[in-house]
Amino acid sequence: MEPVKNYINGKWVKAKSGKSFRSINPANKNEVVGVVPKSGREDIDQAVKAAREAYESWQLTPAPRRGEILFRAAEILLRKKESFGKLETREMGKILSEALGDVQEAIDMGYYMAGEGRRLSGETVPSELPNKDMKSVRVPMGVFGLITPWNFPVAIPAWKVFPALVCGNTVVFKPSSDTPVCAAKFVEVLAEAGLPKGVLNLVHGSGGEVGEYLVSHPGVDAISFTGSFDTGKHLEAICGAIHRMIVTEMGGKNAIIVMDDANLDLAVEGAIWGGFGTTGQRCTAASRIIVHKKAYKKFIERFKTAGSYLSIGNGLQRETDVGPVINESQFNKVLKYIEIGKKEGAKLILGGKAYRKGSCSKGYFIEPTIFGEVTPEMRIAQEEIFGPVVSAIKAEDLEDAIQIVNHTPYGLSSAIYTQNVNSSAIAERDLETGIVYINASTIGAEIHLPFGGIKHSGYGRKEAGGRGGALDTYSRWKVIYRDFSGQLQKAQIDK
Ligand code: UN1
Repeated sequence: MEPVKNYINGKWVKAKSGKSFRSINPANKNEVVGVVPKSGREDIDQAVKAAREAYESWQLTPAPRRGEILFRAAEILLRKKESFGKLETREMGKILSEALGDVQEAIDMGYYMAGEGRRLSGETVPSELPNKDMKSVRVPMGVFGLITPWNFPVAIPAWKVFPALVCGNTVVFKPSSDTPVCAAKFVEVLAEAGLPKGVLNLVHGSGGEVGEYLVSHPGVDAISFTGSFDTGKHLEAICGAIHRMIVTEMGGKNAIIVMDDANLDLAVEGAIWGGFGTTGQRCTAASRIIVHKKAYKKFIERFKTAGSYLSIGNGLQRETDVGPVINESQFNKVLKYIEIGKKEGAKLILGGKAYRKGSCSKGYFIEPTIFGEVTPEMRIAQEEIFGPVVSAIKAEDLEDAIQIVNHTPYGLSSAIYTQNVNSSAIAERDLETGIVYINASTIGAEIHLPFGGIKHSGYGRKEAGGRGGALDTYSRWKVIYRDFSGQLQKAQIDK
């Protein structure tokens, strides 16, 4: 068991209240992974104060120097990859190979953002006037409040913390209370890499108590949040009222279209990993499979067979394909949705129950569940479940399939399996999601392109990499005009 602390102004400290909460292994409720400070407003106040003070010199630290610290952090993460992966599996349940992938994503983001420290480029363009030059430069936003979810407990903090720092912001980081130990270890890495005190501060606690307070804190300049739609929308409203920039990455009801000309081996594999990978707990998870009516019967048979081979268990065991869901409330929510699906008249094809075999009775395990004959209006086809539950929907043709995909409040990721180049081009154009995959599942976005969705999936700029993602989120443009003509303004304006 790990004793975990807050990290404020370069020091590991307890919550002012002295209270704590426990982080539990979802594969074994009896295993306490960490005892964590239950912070309050006064801890946030201190963290914001430290971040404000540190901002003065961090913003003036040359970006290549800031980048060097991130490079060192990536090197340390690489060295500790195995232990990070194991900790992640223990704390949030995803299988070890996926946990290692999550850590790798953080490493990649570290190297990538370290390099950006030597670019952070703006534009220089010619002026309309002879003796004048002009340029745009990236400048930091100030103190960033970062709120991260539990499903990618190292990668998503890395998506946010690394670009925020390289752009010259200082940070108050509030991780999910389901994965505080991973967050603390991640911050430890940055401290070890030589980050000056106050530049990155970590405060643990619940969203209601400390998250919301951080978002509305007068000492904070901008917010980046990843989590549920309901929470994100609430935080957007707070920020709207106080004129504060917020970026939100929220849910998804992502879909895979399987056309009648699809390579079914690929499509079934995509549906399995998109639907049940990370136990369906990705915002990019493929929770709807929309199958052309001519391929429907064959696809369902093969999807069911492949799903029935998945092995459920503790993610540290090599043979496990599907780990537990994160906690009791998610466990109950997913089981409730399975009941809703049955009541709505969907046909249960696979799974449908909690899984309690052997030691799995100690954790929050649910069988990979497939519903067939789902109609687009059903709640299981509209609402985000965030668990191992997939709905199969029959479509008449490509146009109908695209309409079904677009007909939800969300718009994060979508995919199409087809061998017809025209169908893929139409899908690419008409699917209303931030990310579209062709002959690949809805998951697996890479860090050097922008990540994010539209409609209820996201608000504001995009996350992760690419110039239009991370850098545009964590910096703003300042535009400089310099007149070296020495002439009166009037003569210039008249040209
Ligand atoms: C998320 O679930 O919040 O594209 C992020 C993917 C991962 C990121 C998922 N690289 O599935």
